[in-house]
Amino acid sequence: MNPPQRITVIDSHTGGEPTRIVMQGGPDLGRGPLADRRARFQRDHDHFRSAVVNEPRGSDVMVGALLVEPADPACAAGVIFFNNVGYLGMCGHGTIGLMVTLAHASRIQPGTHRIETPVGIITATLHPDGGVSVTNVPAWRAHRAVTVQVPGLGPVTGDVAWGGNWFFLVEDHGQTLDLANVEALTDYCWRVRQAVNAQGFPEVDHVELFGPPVTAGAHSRNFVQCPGKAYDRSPCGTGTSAKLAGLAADGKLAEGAVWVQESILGSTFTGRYQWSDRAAGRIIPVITGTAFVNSEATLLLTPADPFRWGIR
Ligand code: PYC
Repeated sequence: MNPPQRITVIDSHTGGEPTRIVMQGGPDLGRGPLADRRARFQRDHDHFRSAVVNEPRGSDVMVGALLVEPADPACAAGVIFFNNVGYLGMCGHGTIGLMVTLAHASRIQPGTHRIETPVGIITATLHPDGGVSVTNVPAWRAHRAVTVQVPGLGPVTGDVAWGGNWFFLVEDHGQTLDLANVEALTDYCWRVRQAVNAQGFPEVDHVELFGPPVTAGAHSRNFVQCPGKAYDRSPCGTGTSAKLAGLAADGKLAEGAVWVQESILGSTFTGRYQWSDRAAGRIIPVITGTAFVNSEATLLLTPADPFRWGIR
């Protein structure tokens, strides 16, 4: 019997959204820019992505992260995020989980650290109380008030914005943002995404709905559908960044002011921004949240197991 391949992981959750960090046993992607290494990951090792996050070891909601040597030696780590269907540019909840995981593994101390991602270098501060603030890549709204005709729903209007991933953000949707309504919200967002992609925005892979908050002190509640149809249990760091870009562009939130974004679960992130290029509507978002490590494990990929590469 051939021995199993062993992959060491640490799992955490950020506001309810899981992150599985691959600490050891990942593929060798070589050196160079992380965008190139992500392309290599996708081309040559996509089965590894599936083995780590898909059933039977994971689930549709699991976000994975492969730790790699950063190209820039000033960075504490390089990271490539992935999910049940592919790869993410950046991941806010995942970066908060990464920082708490690296601290748990005694690889970092409280303080500010540079982290390399396929879409740029970010900084993340691990606070002494365990909270994490992520200074994201620049965010901006690319298109305001785009109306798409959605089969079965009619016209839906939203903004197209970048916050480290591409989002379609909808305020006026007539949906109830409640956990009890997840099935209907999932169907609604999926239809909207197909229509948005068909209308010339194929890059949009997340749909984000907004509504009134429930938690005291929050400014808004959201429901975020991820590329593989699962919903984000956290308020979504890149989605909150995209939201901040719209608020900044509309003059609805001042530079440095606090925005508390609540998830469909009621977990919260605090967001603020600084202008990076006011004329171009570009902001630098800072997202703060907390994560908890909930498992250390070794995944075993047995050659005889027909599902060793996950259920795809
Ligand atoms: O927090 O940025 C985020 C995120 C993206 C997908 C799931 N979470």
